This record gives sequence, structure tokens and C-alpha cells, in this order.
Amino acid sequence: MDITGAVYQIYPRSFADSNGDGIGDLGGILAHLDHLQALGVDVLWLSPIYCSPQDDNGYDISDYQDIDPAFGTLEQFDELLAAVHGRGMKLVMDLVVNHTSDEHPWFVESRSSPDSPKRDWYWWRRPRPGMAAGAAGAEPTNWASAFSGPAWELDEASGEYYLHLFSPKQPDLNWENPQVRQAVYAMMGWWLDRGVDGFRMDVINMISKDVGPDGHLHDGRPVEGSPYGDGSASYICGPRIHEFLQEMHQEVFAHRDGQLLTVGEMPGVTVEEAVLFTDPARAEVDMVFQFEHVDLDHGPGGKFDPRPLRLTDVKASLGRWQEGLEEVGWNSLYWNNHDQPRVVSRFGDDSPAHRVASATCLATLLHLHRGTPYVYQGEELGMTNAPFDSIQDFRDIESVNHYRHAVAAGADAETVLAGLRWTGRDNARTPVQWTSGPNAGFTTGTPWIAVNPNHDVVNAEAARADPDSVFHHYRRLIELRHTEPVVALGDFTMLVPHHEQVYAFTRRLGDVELLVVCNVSGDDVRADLPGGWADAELLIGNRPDVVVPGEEGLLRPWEARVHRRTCGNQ
Ligand code: TEU
Ligand code: CA
Repeated sequence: MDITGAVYQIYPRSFADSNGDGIGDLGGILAHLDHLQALGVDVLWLSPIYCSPQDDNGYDISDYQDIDPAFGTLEQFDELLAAVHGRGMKLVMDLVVNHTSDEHPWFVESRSSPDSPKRDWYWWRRPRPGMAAGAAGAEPTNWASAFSGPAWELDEASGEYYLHLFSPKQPDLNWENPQVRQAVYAMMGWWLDRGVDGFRMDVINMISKDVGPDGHLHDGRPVEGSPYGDGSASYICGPRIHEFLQEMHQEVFAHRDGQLLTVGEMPGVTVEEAVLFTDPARAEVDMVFQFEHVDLDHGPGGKFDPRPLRLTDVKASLGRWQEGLEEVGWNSLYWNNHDQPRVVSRFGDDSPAHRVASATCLATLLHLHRGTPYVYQGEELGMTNAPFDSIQDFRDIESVNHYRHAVAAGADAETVLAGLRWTGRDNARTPVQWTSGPNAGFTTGTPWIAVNPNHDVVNAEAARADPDSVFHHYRRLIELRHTEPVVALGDFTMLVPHHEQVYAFTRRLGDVELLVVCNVSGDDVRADLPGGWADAELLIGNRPDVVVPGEEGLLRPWEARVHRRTCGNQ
């Protein structure tokens, strides 16, 4: 894997619509490859485009080897892949194999009868001993689903329950069954034979469940105020996870040359586990998506109970991951994806006065860390969270279910809505803002989710025309990564760890050293940084490089600066 590149994530449903049905598609991506090439990204990651009932916007797949008609056709996909390769970029697919859709033929067959040869392709269990099927608490274990409610669904016909860690239309595959694993490996090989350059693997650290030899699954830790428990101890980084990933690597990737990229999405993964997963000698995955820094503002009530974030907590978390994977392993670097709210609204300041400065400050901070940076569509434009007025404005199953369950349990609707506005995934899923025109140039039809009204100011057309825009700052950061090896490979040293406003660190490779200083606040601040940088070259900054006499070393609101020096044998 080429670790010096930058990856751009596309959420096809919200990227660009080419046929006016209000839903983004492959034609829309094809039409905007110039934008991606101008940004300078090396790899495109497509969120799922496979056939799907779209219960979870494609993360519920009913046919892994065909394109959902809403997005296009296999022929169009081949055309897109050729065009991406023609422009020197790579294309990575989303691999969703912890679960399938309940409309996938495998599950339809499995559900057809307890004697089905595919029954054991999924997790079927009888009701809790002594309980009647369908009775409250009769689920085989007390596990909660990530989308509210129980993680078990009763199949009336057989009187048995099937496991779904996400929605009931996303039944979990039973990876204990070698037939399941071989079927998945064959499907992955089919896409690699078609020319794709790797996979982003959805909740891949959940595929191994802690199941007893007698098939017993343990109840989870009870959760206060919920009828369901936290079963994560039974499926986060389960007992056979490394065995499965090593087998997958052996069966799917080991015999293939070419620079293939594999990144595993791993909720709850620790630094120690990530070293094992990403150690090249263990041949599992190239890198993982860890969640620590994007869970820091989750309050005691969970993700929809936001709490203020302290910069020192962010530094402590990202610093530990830098240090933990310095010798062995490799980090992914991200603020945004299709499951997280927009970073400029969350950790920055999306007011007109500070949106550009805070977006470029946060970008500089992240992209100068050691690891592979991921840019989520619209992040390069400084797109913000959206003004969701009522629950009707939301589309995401996680948010809609949470609202329904919380209000039914007596929570105040406005309080629940406030939580969804802050952390809801739909903030990441509003259409990309290409122009200030109707529907931001996303569609000539009616968009499946409302366009953010600030597209009159925040849009690609305006950003491309403005050299000081968020777009050109991302372009320069990615260019720097391509031209300065220290950016991709240099050692990382955190500075001023206790400063609540300044995030600063150095990078060093051979005799080249960088000093990165970011004022992650709306105030003028001063930070006592190490000496010897006064006459160092300014490589990149997000504010005009003018030093007011007597204000040397003063950082203006959201200012970010990267200095470079060569230091002989210092
Ligand atoms: O996300 C897994 C995941 O961790 C999030 O869903 C998370 O649980 C949720 O946002 C609560 O914070 C992956 C995909 O990225 C997501 O879009 C899918 O919904 C999910 O898996 C199921 O496939
Ligand atoms: Ca369309």
C-alpha cells in the first residue's frame, strides 16, 4: 500500500445526481472527476453502490456483485473505474460483510426453514429458556442494536430469533461458518479481478462473536434506563478476529500484486489491538478507523447527549495513537465521514467570520499528523452541519429510530432533536454544494434530503475561484504530502500538551524538521514554543503571513502555520 497518499470518500447518494431523480449516482461522480483531480487526491473510496433496499442507505446489501439501479449499472461502474485509473487515481470499494440485507438470497434461503442448508449462515437462536417467543425479554441475549431496540428479531414462522447488531433488515452473517467466509472471499476476488484497488471494510472487527462451544452467547452488561444491555464485549474484536483477517488476507490479497489498500472500520478498537491489526508482518489490514477522537464529545447519555470538548482531550487521544503506532502499524487520519457531523461545526466555528479559518486550521492539524488522511466529500469546501428543523427533515435510520424510541420512553422531543441536530449522521449526508444555483447544482430534480441553504456562499464554484478558500488549502496540504516526505513518514512529537487552545507538534525525517502550530480557538493566543524556528521557512499557513511588530509569536484566531527547517546533526 502506498502510505504517502490521501483518500477522498464519496457518499454516492449525496455527491452528484446526473439523471434528475434527486439521488446521487455514478454519472454524477464521473462528471466531477476534474474536481477530485484538481484537489490532488490519490484514492477514491466509494460508500456502498451495490443492490440494496436502502434501509441503511446501502449498508444493507442484497446483491454484492451488481450496482443498485439508483446508482447506475456495472457497465457504468467499469467506465468510472477506467476514468479514475486514467487520471492516475485508485478506487476502493466498501465491503459490508458483517451483515447482509434481509433481502439477500443467502438470508432468504436461511430464513426459509430451520433445516435450510444456509440456516447456519446467520445467527439463529431459540427464545431465552423458559420464555415464550415474542414475550418481552425473550430475546436470546439482552444485546441492544446500534439503531435502538433489541439486536434480535423474531421470525414468527420458525419461532426463532435472528441476530442484527444494526437494523432488523441487516442480519449478521455467521463467520464461524467457513462457507460464509469462502463466499465473501470469492466476492472480494470478483471485484479485484474487475480492477478495484482495495476495500474499506465496514465494522470488520465485529465479525467474530464470542460464542461458546455449545453455541451459547453471553448477555451483555446491563445499561441503566434501557431494557437492553451492551453486548459489545461479545463482538468487538472477538476471539477469532485476527484469524479471520489473516485468512482473508491469505485467500484474497496475498497472491495479488499491485498496491491494494485495505482499511478496517473498527468501533471500540484500542491502540494495542490496532498495532496487531496493522502490523505488516501479521498481514491483516493496512490501517484501521478508530473512533476515540470522534466519541470524545459523547456525554453519559451517548452520542446524542453531546458534551463540551476540551482540546487537551483531543491531543491526548490523537497523541496516544501517534505514539502507539510509531514503531509498528499505521494510522488513518479523519475528522469526517458519512457517520460523523461536519467538523467545522463540531470542533471549529462555522460562523461566516471564522468558517474558512477554522476549517483550514483543523485540516492543517490533521493532515500534518503521521498516517493516511481521509477527506470526506464537502469537507474540502468547508461544508457545515445543516439546519434540521423537525424530525421530518431527518432521513437516517439511526436518528429516526433514536427519536422514536427516546420520545416513546418519555424524553422531551425538543431535547432529543437538539441532540440529533448536533451529532446526527444526516449532517454529513446533505448534498454536496457545487454551485450557488438551484439545489446547489446537485440535481435538477428534488433532492432526497434538503440542500443546506448556505450553498449560496459555501460551494465548489466559489471555492475554486478563491485562492484563499478551504478547497485550495486542502489542495496545498495534499500537494505538500506529495512533495515533502517528512509529512508522510516523519516522526511525531507533541508539544504543549496541556495548552487548551494551541495544538502544536514537530515532525522529523532525517535532517528535515517541521513545526506545526495551530490555534484551535477564536482568541488571540501565545504559546511558548521551542526556540530556533524564528527564521524557519513558512511552508503553509492559513492566514496572510504578516507579523505585526511586537506581536511576534502571537497566533490569531484559528491560525495554523507549518514551518520547515533543515537541522544538520541537531
Ligand atoms: O458504521 C458503524 C458505526 O460504528 C456507526 O454506525 C456507529 O455505530 C453509529 O454511527 C453510532 O455511532 C458502519 C457504517 O459506516 C455505517 O454507515 C452503517 O450504518 C453501519 O456500519 C452498519 O453497516
Ligand atoms: Ca440520480
